[in-house]
Amino acid sequence: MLTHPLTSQPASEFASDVRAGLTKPQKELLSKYLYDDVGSALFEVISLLPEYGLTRADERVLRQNAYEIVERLPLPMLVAELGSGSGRKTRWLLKALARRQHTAYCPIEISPTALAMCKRELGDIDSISIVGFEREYLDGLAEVTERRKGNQHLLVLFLGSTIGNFDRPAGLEFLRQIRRTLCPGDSLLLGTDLLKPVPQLIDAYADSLGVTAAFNLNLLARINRELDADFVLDQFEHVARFNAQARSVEMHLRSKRTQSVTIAAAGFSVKFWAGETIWTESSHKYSREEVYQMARDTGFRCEAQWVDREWPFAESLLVAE
Ligand code: AVI
Repeated sequence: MLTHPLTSQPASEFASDVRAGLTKPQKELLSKYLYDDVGSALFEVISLLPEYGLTRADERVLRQNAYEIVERLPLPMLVAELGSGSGRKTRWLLKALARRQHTAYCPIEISPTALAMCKRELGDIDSISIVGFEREYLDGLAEVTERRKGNQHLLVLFLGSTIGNFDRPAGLEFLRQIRRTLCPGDSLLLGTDLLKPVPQLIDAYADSLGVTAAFNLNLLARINRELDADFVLDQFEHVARFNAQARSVEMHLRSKRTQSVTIAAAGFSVKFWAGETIWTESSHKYSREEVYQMARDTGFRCEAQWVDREWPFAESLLVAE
């Protein structure tokens, strides 16, 4: 609810997105803004938590199956990764690839800090040269495809179930956009977290140490820091809930009382009712069959799938038709 505008000119895209999100009937903030330096560091900690098995499962499947995955890829091959993060889990694939060919690896990251971390983490692998792109995913991918030489195939990595942070139609549209940048025979290795019992999912997003709560609340702290706002953090609480219809875990920030907050650099104030929430993220969960169907719907075929037994998580090799 917009209570009184202070200025009419938002200072930045962040400011205008915050304003647009907090003036919707269901208040929301885009999940991409969770990842400033503090948020990215907190996410690294989340990936170590006992309750959050997703990142470890992703890495385990890649570690255990790297050679088999790489055996299926046509050479020569150029590798691009959308959102490399620290790069830790990609190491296994790159090491397996390096045994077959000298490989150019192009991580695409909006965060310069993550890009630097990824270069540090993977810089020691022989026969791999790293060319980082500080870009939005699709812009970066378009640039990578321009570097493709002669008969080189492209392998795009989209790991960590980042696709789950899109709603289902947007996820499909994103896969279609990736497909448009590829040639027939190019590949996409897609990581998707699979459905599991709801209590296990809730624990993963509401851990006992409160790290995920801090990750979520940091978004308000970031708005305070960057947009001169006056959110009082302990007047909001982290909530994780399962949306059965959407098959997603939603993160919200719930206002503990009726209150007003001013976001000076975005030029507005906003009122919160006690119990009202800001929706900050959805993590969609999939079935194995759904991934096959998603591939068919977006111009790929799912050639193979590897699943972690400990924490159901699928790595699917999609080939562009
Ligand atoms: C990055 N992404 C796949 C994570 C997820 O599980 O949706 C982000 C996250 N949010 C809370 N915990 C982890």
